[in-house]
Amino acid sequence: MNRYLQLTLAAGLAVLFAAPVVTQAEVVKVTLTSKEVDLPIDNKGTTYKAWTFEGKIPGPVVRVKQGDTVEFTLINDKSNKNSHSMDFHAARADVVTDFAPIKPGETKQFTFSADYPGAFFYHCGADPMMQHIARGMFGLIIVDPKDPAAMPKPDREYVLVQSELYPNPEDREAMMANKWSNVMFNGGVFKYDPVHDSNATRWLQAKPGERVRVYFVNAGPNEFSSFHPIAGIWDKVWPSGNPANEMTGMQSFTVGPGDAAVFDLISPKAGANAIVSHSLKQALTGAIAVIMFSDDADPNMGHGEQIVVR
Ligand SMILES: [Cu+2]
Repeated sequence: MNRYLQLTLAAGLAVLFAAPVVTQAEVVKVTLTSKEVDLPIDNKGTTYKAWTFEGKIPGPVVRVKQGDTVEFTLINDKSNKNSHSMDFHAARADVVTDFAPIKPGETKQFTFSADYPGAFFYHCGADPMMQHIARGMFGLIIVDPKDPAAMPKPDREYVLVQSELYPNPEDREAMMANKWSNVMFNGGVFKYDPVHDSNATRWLQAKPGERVRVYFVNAGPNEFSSFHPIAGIWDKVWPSGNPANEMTGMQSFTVGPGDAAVFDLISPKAGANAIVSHSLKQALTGAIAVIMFSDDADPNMGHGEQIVVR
């Protein structure tokens, strides 16, 4: 090979490898089964007659890339007593057919293109929707941006889903009158707060200086959240998690019921922040998550399956 050709080839390869990495769109199959189960809703283990996706509150995190085609299958477990449905806020679909409920033992499918990047609520929309959400039928779908450089790379990621606890989920009148007893993160009262509940055994962990990304969903069904890290400042906030919506240096950001946003937090020092809904009746009844910053933070937390601390 002559010298000129060698140089041209080398320059061509350099351009090729320096070009932005844009991930390829894929077809992603997602299956979720609705399950009616008893679940603990506090650190003492008090159980609640929950309705769920896959037996968990929140349901599994669904994660796809912008541009992917999602082939979704909903299974309504045959041991259930109620109809259930799926409403993905990341989808553009037909509410009458795609989001329609199915009976116990039935299965349905619909397909959508994940066109907008971000963090989106998903929930059951079967009638009465307020009851299906209050009982726990919700979760998060993350649509990662096509361009991986669209947002700064996080060192850890956590998911927090806020919801209200209604003592008797059969009492629809009390629900309409907004008579909730507690507000929870990830389906537990003070689940991540050993300060207010000595039975709490879990909290979030990170190292000082790390960029911690919190995917926050407000499942409601009724209350607005004023999402704030006590003793910290949100470095960045992206409403709906879309990189085009970037905000900087925010103390709080309001996330309404049925909405989601992405929050980045960086602590310059060791210690703790308390992530709360600063609507204080919500915080003081359970919506507090402690994040501990220390150099010996568990390296597994905030990665893989542990972006939801179960
Ligand atoms: Cu349902």
